Amino acid sequence: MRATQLMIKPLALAVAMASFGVMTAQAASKDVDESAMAYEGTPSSIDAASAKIVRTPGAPDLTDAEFEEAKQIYFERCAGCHGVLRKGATGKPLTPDITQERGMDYLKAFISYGSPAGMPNWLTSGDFTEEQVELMSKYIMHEPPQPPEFGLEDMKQSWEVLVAPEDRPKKQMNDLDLENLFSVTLRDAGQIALIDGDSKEAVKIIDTGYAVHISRMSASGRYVMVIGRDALINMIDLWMEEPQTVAKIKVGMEARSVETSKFKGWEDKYAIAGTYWPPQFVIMDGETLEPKKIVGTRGMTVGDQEYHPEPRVAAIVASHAHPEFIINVKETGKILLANYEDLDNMTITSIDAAKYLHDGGWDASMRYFLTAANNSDKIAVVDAQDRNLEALVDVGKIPHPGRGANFVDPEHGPVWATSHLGDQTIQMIGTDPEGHPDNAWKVVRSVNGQGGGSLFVKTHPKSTNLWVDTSLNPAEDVSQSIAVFDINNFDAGYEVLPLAAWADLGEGPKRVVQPEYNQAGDEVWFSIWNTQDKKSAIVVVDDKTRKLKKVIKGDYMVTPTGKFNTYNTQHDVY
Ligand code: DHE
Repeated sequence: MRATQLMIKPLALAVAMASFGVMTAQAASKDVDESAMAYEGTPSSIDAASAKIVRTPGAPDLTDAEFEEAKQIYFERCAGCHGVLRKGATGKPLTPDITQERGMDYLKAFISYGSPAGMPNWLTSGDFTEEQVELMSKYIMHEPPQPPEFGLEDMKQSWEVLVAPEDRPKKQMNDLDLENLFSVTLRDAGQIALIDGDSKEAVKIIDTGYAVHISRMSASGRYVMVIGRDALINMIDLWMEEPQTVAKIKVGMEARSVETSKFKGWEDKYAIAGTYWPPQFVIMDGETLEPKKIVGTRGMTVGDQEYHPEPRVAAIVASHAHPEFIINVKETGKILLANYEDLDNMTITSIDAAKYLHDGGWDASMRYFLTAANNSDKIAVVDAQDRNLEALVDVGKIPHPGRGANFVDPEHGPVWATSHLGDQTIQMIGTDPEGHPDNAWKVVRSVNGQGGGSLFVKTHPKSTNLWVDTSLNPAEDVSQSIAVFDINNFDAGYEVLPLAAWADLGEGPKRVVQPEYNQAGDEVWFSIWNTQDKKSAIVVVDDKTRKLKKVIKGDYMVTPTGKFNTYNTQHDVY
């Protein structure tokens, strides 16, 4: 709840501006920066009280109570962009060597009025009082308080096996269609809903961590792994009479990614989760989630080769070419290929890509992993077979592909597509170095969609549609609708479907987010993501006719964001 409110608030000004009609180029770019800021700037789930106070020479005095208040504000409002240790991410670094040199007047002005680069105007927006601006200016002149580490013992203390592997069924004990179930994130309820793809009925609601982020399937398709922002993983067994959590573990204080081993012979053997805090990943037993091996990600950045104390772990995929996990380390810009064959003598190939790695997915052959280095405006391509960097492709502003979209372009052959948070383009990158060598790892086509603020694109091997959301665009009619292109006729432009209006939910921001196909590839599901106190829904669209098929509503449907079709997620179909 808190997170959603905060996220939507900085957009209010932009929404108001957009409602006057045509935006100037300058206004458009500010809106885009605000979208990006609102996206990254959600509160950290780290308990501020756990971070140790450090009083620093040269910084103005603060009482213990003032420190506590400032820590709380910092973790809720500032850490998402500037980092827990203030070393800088989307926002600028705010370490005492920099802040003390800038001085109080500069810092107060910066916090009060913001900057064109996306820093919010905390005072003039009414979010901070004059006293809070003063407090935060003093606070950031001190060394950043560091939250505690989270090692094997901490993980083990939180680890619970609710149903031991030997007590689990040997075959599926229910009649659910396990190939066409959707695990739907109910973000602010801290739950997921398992929704049947045919009847569209919720078959089970399961409690999970706080602000659930993603679900991933085990290689066998039996287990759903769900990770919350608070780094709690729920392992749900779909074979039980009623699907339920059979194991859970907290792997840190803040996290976004979970995956399981998929290489032939290693199916369901291991699970992995990456954390934002502490900066590390952990490999766990795939049947019980017992933590086995923790690897820290602190180290040198690519390019300028400076030490970074807090490189967060972003997307993780399981290699199909080797017994390896492929791990994006955001701030250092390194992609790690962690081999799980021998955890005691572990080989990790470290690939220098580009800073601010975020999300990504496979090309259709599943040899190449394409991933966004979002604030570097690049897509990095990893050859999972040869274990090296295949290419770094320049794309638009702040690429945000989700897992991307694979299709065969009528002129350019196989491509993978990304949209952008920071501009209106959707760009297609050639992915077939054998058949179309001249196009490989180049942007072969760029089309304009409805605008910036896009989070996800999606198609399906059986479809000729490419769906592009614009969830964080400040213009209401844009964030509440979806654009759909015919992949055989990009020149025709796109059709806009007003999905939020179709859902008929009443008031609220109602952002359309994350297209997801069913197993057959003939219908697409979209979340209509409203605030927690308002009605949300999932809208199902017939892929061929682009007509409304069903609106899924109900009291349980609280803040749906991601939806993960069991078959497509298990088999990396997108
Ligand atoms: Fe996400 C995927 C991180 C905000 C919905 N998100 C991811 C992944 C990462 C990430 C690293 C890739 C995981 C993987 O593949 O292993 N997301 C972050 C953030 O750090 C960020 C910017 C801010 C935050 O504080 O969380 C953020 N994400 C959001 C949202 O605001 C969204 C729209 C709603 C929410 O839940 O908070 C959101 N993120 C999603 C979804 C996916 C995702 C639905 C999975 C997409 C897929 O198709 O795989």
